[in-house]
Amino acid sequence: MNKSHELFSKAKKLIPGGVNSPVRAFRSVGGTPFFTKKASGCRLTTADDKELIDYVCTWGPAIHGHDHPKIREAIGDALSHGTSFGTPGPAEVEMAELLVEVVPSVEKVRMCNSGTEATMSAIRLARGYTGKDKIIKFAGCYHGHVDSLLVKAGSGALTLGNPDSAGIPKSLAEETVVLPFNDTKAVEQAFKSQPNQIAAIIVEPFPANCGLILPLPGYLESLRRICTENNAILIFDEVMTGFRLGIGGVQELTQVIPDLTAMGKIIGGGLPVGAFGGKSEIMDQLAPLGPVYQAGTLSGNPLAMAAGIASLKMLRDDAPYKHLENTGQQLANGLREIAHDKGVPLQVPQIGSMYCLFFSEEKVNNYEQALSCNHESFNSVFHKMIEQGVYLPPSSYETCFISTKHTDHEVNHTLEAFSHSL
Ligand code: KE4
Repeated sequence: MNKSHELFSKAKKLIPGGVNSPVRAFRSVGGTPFFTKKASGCRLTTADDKELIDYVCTWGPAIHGHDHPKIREAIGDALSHGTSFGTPGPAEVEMAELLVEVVPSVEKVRMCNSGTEATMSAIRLARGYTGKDKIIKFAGCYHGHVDSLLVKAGSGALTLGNPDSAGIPKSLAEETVVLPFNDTKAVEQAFKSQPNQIAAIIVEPFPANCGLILPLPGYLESLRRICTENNAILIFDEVMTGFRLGIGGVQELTQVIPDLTAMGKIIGGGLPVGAFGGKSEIMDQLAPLGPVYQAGTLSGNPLAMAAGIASLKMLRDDAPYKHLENTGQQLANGLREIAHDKGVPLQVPQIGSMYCLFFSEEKVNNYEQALSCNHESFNSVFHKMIEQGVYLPPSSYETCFISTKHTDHEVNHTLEAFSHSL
């Protein structure tokens, strides 16, 4: 038995499913998950010393690749002053200044420890600010494991076939209105039928947790208009897209400015960080100023701030987005060409350093269409690619990420492996 198998059988006796986050268990693609013992650049090294080109990038944070010297150095410097103070610290001010500078919607920001905390806090704040209870989300979007939002959720929930988690009281789930993405009429109808009850819309502006689905022209603008018309809060969940598609995220790309933004992943540089921010008038409703409570022992942790600040400054100063877009296009075009030449129906939506593989004749514009893709084809390709040293996300409901460390060499190897996997 190899080391990953050994570790997994031990882990399963101690940790539910042997993993600390469900999607890592390979349940939808089958087989035994490999264990990683180290990561550097765009590669992981497994417990069995197999090197894999990594298109998961620890689910987004590793946009500079793994173990980037500037991030390692920043953590090391911070470490020499201690690990956690439980008081305000200078690094939190520097992080807040950076986020206010680069994210268009953010006038004030609060740090927390995960994307889930960020979205959970943002919807509580929206409810507290508006005095309304209902929240609109979209089928297939995933906003972390927040009780109110684990309704028709994507990512691991969808992967495991339980998009509506057990343990969520019916009374709470009823406050969540789930609509199809890319359907403006459905949103207008929801506000019309529930006047003055809807506190907020929360949306992944480019949904990436049921594969990658891009908004139809004008759709995000319509969400902005409808929220404004109905005194509802528009929340962009940019935990995934933030800082990845441009330093200011989708809101900078599209100039559709939400009232609140949830952030995470990249701003932790690989350490646990989340944040939510927006208009001062709304943010000032948070304790200790206002009546909406939110807190966290390790929020603004100095090590995590150091890693996140280093990551953000490299993005702000080096602006690697053209390079990431070029690599993304090179990969996506190559994958489409290979599938076409082999007569395999494949859609490869791509934007910047994000892309996914939908084995489908049709373009995928929403959750229902994502569900009807050929998942067996994806699973077969997933395993054949791993055998050839390429690690795609272990679910056809996830999105692939490219880092600044993926070069032509890795792209060519990936396309070669894909061609041998069909
Ligand atoms: P975390 O609580 O996992 O830091 O963030 C939750 C979250 C919120 N919003 C969006 C748009 C997200 O994509 C996520 C988390 N993403 C998944 C991957 N699709 C994390 C992987 C996992 O659950 O292990």
